[in-house]
Amino acid sequence: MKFNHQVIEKKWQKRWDDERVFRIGQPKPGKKFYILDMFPYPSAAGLHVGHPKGYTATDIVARKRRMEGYEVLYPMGWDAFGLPTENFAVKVGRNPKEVAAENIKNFRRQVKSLGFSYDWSREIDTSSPAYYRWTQWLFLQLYKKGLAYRAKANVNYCPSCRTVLANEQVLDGKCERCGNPVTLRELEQWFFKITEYADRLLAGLEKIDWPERIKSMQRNWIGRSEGVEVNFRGLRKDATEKSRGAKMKIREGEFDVPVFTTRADTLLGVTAVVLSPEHPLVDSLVSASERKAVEAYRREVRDKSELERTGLKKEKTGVPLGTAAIHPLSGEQVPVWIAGYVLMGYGTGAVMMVPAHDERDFVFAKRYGLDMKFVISPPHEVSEARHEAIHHGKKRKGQDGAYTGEGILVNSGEYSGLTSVDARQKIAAALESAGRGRRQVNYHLRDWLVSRQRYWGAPIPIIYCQSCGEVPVPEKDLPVTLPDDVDFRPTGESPLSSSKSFHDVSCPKCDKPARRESDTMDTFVDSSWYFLRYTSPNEKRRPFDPRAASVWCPVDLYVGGAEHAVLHLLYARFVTMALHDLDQISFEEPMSRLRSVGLVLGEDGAKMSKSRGNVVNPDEVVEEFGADTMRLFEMFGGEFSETLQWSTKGIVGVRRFLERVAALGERAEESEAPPPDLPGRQAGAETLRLLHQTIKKVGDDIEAFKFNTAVSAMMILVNHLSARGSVSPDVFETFLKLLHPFAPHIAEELWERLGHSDLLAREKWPVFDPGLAREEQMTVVVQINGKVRETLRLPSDVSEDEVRAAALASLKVRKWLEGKEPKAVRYVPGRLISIVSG
Ligand code: ANZ
Ligand code: ZN
Repeated sequence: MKFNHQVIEKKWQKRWDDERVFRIGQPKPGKKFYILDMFPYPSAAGLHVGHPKGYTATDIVARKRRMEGYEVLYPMGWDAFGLPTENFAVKVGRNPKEVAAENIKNFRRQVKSLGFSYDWSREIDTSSPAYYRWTQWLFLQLYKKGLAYRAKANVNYCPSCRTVLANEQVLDGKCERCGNPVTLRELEQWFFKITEYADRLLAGLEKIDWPERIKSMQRNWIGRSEGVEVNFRGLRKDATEKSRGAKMKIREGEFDVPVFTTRADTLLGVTAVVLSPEHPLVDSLVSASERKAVEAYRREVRDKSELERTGLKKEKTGVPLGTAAIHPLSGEQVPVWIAGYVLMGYGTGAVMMVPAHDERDFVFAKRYGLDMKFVISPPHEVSEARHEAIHHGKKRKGQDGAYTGEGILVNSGEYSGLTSVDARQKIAAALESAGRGRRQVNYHLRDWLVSRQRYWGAPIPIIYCQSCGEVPVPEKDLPVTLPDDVDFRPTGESPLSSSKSFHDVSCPKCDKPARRESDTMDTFVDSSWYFLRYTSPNEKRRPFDPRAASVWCPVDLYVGGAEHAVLHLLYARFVTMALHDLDQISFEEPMSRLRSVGLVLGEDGAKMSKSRGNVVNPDEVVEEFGADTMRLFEMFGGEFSETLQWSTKGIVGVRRFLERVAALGERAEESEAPPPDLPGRQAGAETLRLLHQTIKKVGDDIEAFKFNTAVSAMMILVNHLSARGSVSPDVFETFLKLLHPFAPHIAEELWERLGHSDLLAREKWPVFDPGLAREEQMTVVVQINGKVRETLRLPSDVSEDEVRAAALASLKVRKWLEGKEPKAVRYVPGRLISIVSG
């Protein structure tokens, strides 16, 4: 073994710590850099080898920035509240507080063992009262602004975690935490009004450097949709029943049934109006004869999830109300139904049914034998294919359902013949001028449900008083601390309600007996503002020092998993905008630049899991191969944003590279005397050239997050140096500066062995000299009519005219030109001359 990683890694970690190398001072103007990892929730399983992949990348950038003269804010902390910790604590029958403390201790040890340059004096823990006091403060600020409110709504409920969930926490109909199917329940809950920021959340995406994939996920999630609200007129049940068949008088405005559509052009294809089963108008519209069936159906859908109700492949069921609605343009009567696939939470909670042109409506109408009216004629090719499918039985995918595309209107009176795009505008205008509709923009984004019926979270700072109603806890009374005298096991009732000491309080306004809100906040509230706390983590009187926040924020570079695209990353943006509007901060976007880290998979290419037995324990890797090897392996193994497959062979290879570096270091130590063929300690020109090319490459690659090619470039340099008889200490020292951000322990060690007593971490980043990096000779290819006919070796500093002249003077070229003048000569600098001959 060329170096004992167990000794040197501890040694340098201690020295960095003792000398407080990574504590920050006041940055000079333009020289601040805030770089942040998505902080982990400290699980009982300990650190996953996937964590250090992101952390190594940020550490590399952080160390490089310091060497470039920046003050770098690079903190770490713990997202310690939340279901995983609590579920684990419940399972093992212990207090989540104790479990979390242990997990944090273990995580801290593991993270520290990898030598990241975090400023540990800024560590935060979201489950500590010193932190969650300010999460509660945030709640109160939003409350004061009307951005936090309590309301009864149909919400997602996880029967296994026994708590409600936000929409963002339901993935494919399943609970984000435990994977069990989620149901809908009507409950009174606390919400944050994120929908008020829908447009700004969309607009802000244009100003930030985030991966396109994440931006488009946010756009889709926000789901801006332009359409028309059309008023149908519902006929009251008794009126309908009395005058069956006869023309009827409708009382103006009394029974408007607004529906939301993005396809007003299909209005004359409407054959029914369908309400959500939860729609408040159902009670006044249902006819006496259908009431029973309607009640039964409403019970049936009550516990179904949104996915079950609306999924394209799911059954579409419903029942008629025995009532009619009047078409706003044709005046015809269409039946009114309720159906599970119409949701109360979107648009108006009602739709106009167009079976010929909407998939779900098609399935529904077929099932119940409802009318279909074909009003959009597809463009020619499409209609041929459909014709064949329908009349010649040649079923093709998608040809035997609704036609959902654009086309030309038919069977639509005065609108027939218009394109659907045109008709959409004309019909919207006609509805507006008739007072039967208005243009409307809807968003799929729902308000953020933040209350949880769980113990392990920040208590919601609200008190309910018999006479004063809902009363916010005065800020001076914060934090509302979590009580210990509770049964932690989730029952669906909030565990906090079982604590008398917590629950029974006096009203802050009138002093009469009152009770505390017993729900806690979603952990995503904790993490929606943590990056602000890091700027002044020890503030006692306020959540953060506004001056520190304005010096350091926004975060210049944020790194974490893409799975947070519409969770944490959306919430943090919303909270930042809200705090901006509350005059707490001066910026609206929390993170200027974001990079996503790809997963680390097991050696078998599958996601690491206990049951597969492919979990790699970082402690063992650090012990056997060292932190530097692990860091370098995770950077070298492929594109940063792609998945990385664990490979023992790869680890061994990287370790061997570091051993060669150590061996080279020994040779550099020995070669204090100048090599015989060189003046002074100067290295050969070729070595210097490669060194400067490497300086450039490694620097650029770090900025572009191409860590794998940066490592290869260093490997090429090391190969080159190893092949020489002697190694110039100057060259090797410069190389160590490049290596340092990637493998800091060994780099410091070799630096010291070369006779330095100061830390490498405090050195300057090497300056790239383009003059030294330039190749002296370049190869220019000569093409004639697109075919390569000659290659020229030329000094790299010749002018364009000289290159052209050299090309035309070449014997081979003259032969191919057969004495004719070339028609055109194009030069691609340093690479190619392209000649078009006559
Ligand atoms: C008639 C129609 C005809 C529709 C047609 C589509 C195609 P986005 O783009 O997501 O906004 N819709 C409206 N509110 C709904 C609700 N609460 N529950 C379920 N479906 C609802 O989708 C808007 C379309 O989704 C609307 O346009 C409506 O169906 C349906 F050929 O109206 B459409
Ligand atoms: Zn769950």
